[in-house]
Amino acid sequence: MSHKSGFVNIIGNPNVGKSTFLNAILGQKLAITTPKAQTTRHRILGILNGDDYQMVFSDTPGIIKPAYKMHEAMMSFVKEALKDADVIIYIVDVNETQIKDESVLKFLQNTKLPVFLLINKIDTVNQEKVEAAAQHWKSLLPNARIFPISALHAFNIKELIDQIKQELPEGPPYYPKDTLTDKSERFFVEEMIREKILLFYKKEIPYSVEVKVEEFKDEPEIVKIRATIFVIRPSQKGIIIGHQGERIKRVGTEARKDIEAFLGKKVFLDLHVKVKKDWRDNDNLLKQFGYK
Ligand SMILES: Nc1nc2c(ncn2[C@@H]2O[C@H](COP(=O)(O)OP(=O)(O)OP(=O)(O)O)[C@@H](O)[C@H]2O)c(=O)[nH]1
Ligand SMILES: [Mg+2]
Repeated sequence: MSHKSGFVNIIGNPNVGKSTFLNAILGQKLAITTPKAQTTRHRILGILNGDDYQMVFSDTPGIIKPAYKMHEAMMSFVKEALKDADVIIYIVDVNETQIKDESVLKFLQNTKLPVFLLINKIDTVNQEKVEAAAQHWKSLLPNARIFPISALHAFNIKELIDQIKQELPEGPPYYPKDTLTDKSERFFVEEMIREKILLFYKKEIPYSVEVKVEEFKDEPEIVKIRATIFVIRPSQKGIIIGHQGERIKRVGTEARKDIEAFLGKKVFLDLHVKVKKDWRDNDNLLKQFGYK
């Protein structure tokens, strides 16, 4: 039997639904998703395995102009994803009309790779709007295959998978056929805690936070996890903790539920907060936090 495999790399602006799309493809929640921009900070592989194919999807951070070294690292993940792709997926929100990043636009217009332009969130608009958007993108990227989807409602996802499969090169799988991702359980635990911080705190707090699992003890009945939430300023530490620890307790409770579902086991989650001044511009800390 012939076998197809390849890298299908997802790029696009912040908040367009890249991570929601990855989860829809996999049929399970792997990447965290929130209504805030810059939720994803890493390149995360999500692998879809079939009898005769392996599609290695990669979710990436939304394209932004870097303000910190952390952002530079995030954009280097996007560049990597452009380099090793067999198929490119560029996702837009149905209300978007242009690709502001000149180099990305040029890449999409000139690449020999198959490009799928996914118009996402079509559940929020009427059919005329979807058709107008499709025409608009067709004129901007004549070589792209235009595909309207709703990542949130998994609409048009199966059809898309069939089309992508046709574009994959023949070849053996890159990863063992039962592999789901390249990232560790610890990584996803950190992400699930960070997701709650993105959801529960305002303004600059989510963008000042990094989460690190310090201890992960897998015991027969329970997984004991100790994690640190790093912030930039002492005042932020107080905000994260809240009056009598109420706010951090909420983060812990909600994150624990997700982690238990993810690990399929009872979890004890112990959260601490520490100040690490300017970690977003500190090479050593960025390395420690897995950005380099
Ligand atoms: N209505 C609707 N909302 C969607 C759809 N897809 C994603 N969303 C919402 O859009 C928001 C952003 O989704 P994400 O998947 O986190 O977006 P992203 O592109 O990964 O964002 P970054 O990681 O920040 O670049 C979330 O609130 C999602 O629930 C969709 O098809 N329809
Ligand atoms: Mg994302």
